Amino acid sequence: MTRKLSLILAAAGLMALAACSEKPAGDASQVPFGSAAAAAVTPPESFGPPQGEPIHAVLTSPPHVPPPVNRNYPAKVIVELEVIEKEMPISEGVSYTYWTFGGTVPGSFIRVRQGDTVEFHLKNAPDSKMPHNIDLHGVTGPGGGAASSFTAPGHASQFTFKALNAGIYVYHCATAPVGMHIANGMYGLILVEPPEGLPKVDHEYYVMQGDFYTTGKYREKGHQPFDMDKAIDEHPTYVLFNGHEGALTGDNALTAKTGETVRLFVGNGGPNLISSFHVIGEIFDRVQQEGGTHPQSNVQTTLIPAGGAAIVEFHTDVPGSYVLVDHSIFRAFNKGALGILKVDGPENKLVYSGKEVDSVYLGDRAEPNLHAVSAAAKANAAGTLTKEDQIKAGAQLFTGTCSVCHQADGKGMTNVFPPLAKSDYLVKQDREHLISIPLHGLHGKITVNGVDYDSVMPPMSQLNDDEVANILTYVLNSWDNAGGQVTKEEVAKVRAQPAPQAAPEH
Ligand code: HEC
Ligand SMILES: [Cu+2]
Repeated sequence: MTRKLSLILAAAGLMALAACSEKPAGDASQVPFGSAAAAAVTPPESFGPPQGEPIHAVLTSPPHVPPPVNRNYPAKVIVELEVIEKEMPISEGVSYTYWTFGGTVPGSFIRVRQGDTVEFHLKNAPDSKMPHNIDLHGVTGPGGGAASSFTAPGHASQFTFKALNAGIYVYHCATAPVGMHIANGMYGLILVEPPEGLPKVDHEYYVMQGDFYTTGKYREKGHQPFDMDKAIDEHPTYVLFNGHEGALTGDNALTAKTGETVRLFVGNGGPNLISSFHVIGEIFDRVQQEGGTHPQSNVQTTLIPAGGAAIVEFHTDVPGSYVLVDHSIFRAFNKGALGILKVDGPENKLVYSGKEVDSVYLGDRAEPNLHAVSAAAKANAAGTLTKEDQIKAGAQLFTGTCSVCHQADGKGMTNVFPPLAKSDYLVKQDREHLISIPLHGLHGKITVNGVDYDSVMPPMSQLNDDEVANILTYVLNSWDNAGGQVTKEEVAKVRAQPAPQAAPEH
């Protein structure tokens, strides 16, 4: 940089400073929201005292968002939130003890207006085992309300704050061990609307990501306790939108019509992961990154920090299923971070030609259709599992796990994926080797029905013993195969043995 240029820049900087200091304090209230000055300084006095009758805030459970506040004056708003500890399914056939704000994960959505005086009541249900509190990131004050709201089971606390800054804010429990309270689902969003409100849209939805740590593996059946070691190591078992698998898929999918505008309030409770939030097949027309004031346009993927949130908006043009994911993509397809926005309406061939492929793309994940799987797991536990139960459960699991390669009809793809339907290779294998294929994978040259394959099948290590038994039983009894039954005990035996050596030719 030349000496002259740096002098000019320094002078410009001084002028800017002078301009700032000349501005009288309190002037910020006259500046429309969204300008740099308003975002920088908003003295508490400028909002004035609360007006009118106190208002009881409407709270909603996810994915719903309370209606716009629709007020042109600051009010006293009373928020009543109850902490409830309860067992709920985290996945089909898997239960988890959640700690919740309002009975849901994420907790109830709170919506107020900038300048409102919020009287906050936190109740902790009598049957809770833990004390809890709340730290709202939209609060200016020590701990965001945490110390003032510490509440033992069967008690209620109250504190009041003025919502000074507009934006979308995370709230969470901050009782020690904080990480555990958050990991158990204690987070949610509070929207502080700017005085003029948000632009009108056709749909507003509430989506919040969180990472979960269970002692069992992903989708391992039964009740799963929290695993502190996994949480400390930041190795989540589940990464989820709205607290459980299937919260936003199948019948629970978000909906819109073509030609509409959609606004998502997307939070990330963490406790550990940051989210690369993306909607497959959409471009965000507008994003308030990190929940901040100045929007960014034309964004593909927005980064949402743990304990942060964003407002994303887009316009729907083409019908179909749009998939919400954390684009750290193993989290979406192997840990649950997946949701659907179903857009109905006429095709728009000018924008997109058609042909939907989401059934292949998503496998069983687009529908919460694992009922047969959990029924089989229950029967298994009760010792009443029949071959028919196994086949039904195996059929569901095959769809989500094996059919991507071997195809739903078991015919595979010539020279790429060998057929399982009437496979002469399959018939020739001894049971132990057959069971070891899903457990340990398979590679090296094999010949199936006269066609050579020299490829790699990865181990399906996410499957537990009864799932492997059910899938193989399904395979043996489908597509005119020879029949038979594989038990989970047999699978456990093979799993305990060392993995087979690589084929000799490698
Ligand atoms: C990612 C693709 C992929 C997935 C998923 C997959 N396989 Fe395979 N599978 C293969 C490939 C490739 C081979 C051939 C490997 C070789 O060349 O050695 C194979 C071979 C096999 C074979 C032996 C060959 C035959 O046709 O009889 C069996 C049995 C089998 N797979 C069963 C399964 C089952 C059951 C599942 C689901 C739990 C599954 N596979 C999932 C790719 C896959
Ligand atoms: Cu708590």
